[in-house]
Amino acid sequence: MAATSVVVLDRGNNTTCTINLHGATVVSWRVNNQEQLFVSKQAIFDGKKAIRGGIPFVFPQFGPWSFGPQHGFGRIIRWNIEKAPERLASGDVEAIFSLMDSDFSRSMWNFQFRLTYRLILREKELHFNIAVFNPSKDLTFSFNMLLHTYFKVPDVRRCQITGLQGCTFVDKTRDGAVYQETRDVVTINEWTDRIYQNTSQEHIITNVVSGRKMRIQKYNFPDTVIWNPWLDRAKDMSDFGDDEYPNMVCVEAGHVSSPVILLPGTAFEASQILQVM
Ligand code: TA6
Repeated sequence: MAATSVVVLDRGNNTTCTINLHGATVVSWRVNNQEQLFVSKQAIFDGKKAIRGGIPFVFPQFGPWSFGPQHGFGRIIRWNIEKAPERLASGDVEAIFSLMDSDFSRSMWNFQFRLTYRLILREKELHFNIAVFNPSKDLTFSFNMLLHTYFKVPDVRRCQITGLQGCTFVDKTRDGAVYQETRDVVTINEWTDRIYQNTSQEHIITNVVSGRKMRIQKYNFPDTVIWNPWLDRAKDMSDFGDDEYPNMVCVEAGHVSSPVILLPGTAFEASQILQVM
């Protein structure tokens, strides 16, 4: 019997959250039966490739990595169920996933680590609480971490994203040149791939599913990546439909502009709250 690979949090009223243990990737978040996340119709679920959509877990590296795959191994490794879904007194549903070093991870990144990833499904919110622990007695390690969230939208050209004004950003569509955001809301009408630094703790994305707003609150994730591949790069991805780019926007909370430096015996915690408004 194949071990389970998918965990479902069911809060009732067709509000659910589905996690694939491959990368602890949240692959669905339905609020009153409305899907909030984008997963490509061409996503590959072979237990090897990162799932194209949902919320891939980027760790210990954001971007290209000389020791292993782009965006690190967190999103392409099988996580453990630390705590199966449990209904809390509040009516919310909680589950905890965990990852620790292995021969596979140490072959790329020779450090011991413990990662716990707690998800809480509330009526119209999804809470993420993450802890990274360094169990070593003498080794310090540094890492990036980012939740690579693909939001489902009717038409990305109608979305506005707040919380970026005045922020410095690295523009990966312009050879990594650095600019400052002057707009109070960011819109997307072309290939967009930007690492905004020291952004607001809160972003609002307008015109998500059902014309609603999505509120993102983040703690200890100082940066925000905004990505849409647009047509040409959509065509370059075999696990992404050529016609899918208008229906998604990535707004990614992360600690990527500078690494987290974790001393022996200490832990780093970060969290995110997504709320349908
Ligand atoms: O988060 C934006 C980004 O870094 C883009 O540069 C693009 O590479 C995207 O991630 C997807 O990366 P992937 O390795 O999943 O194809």
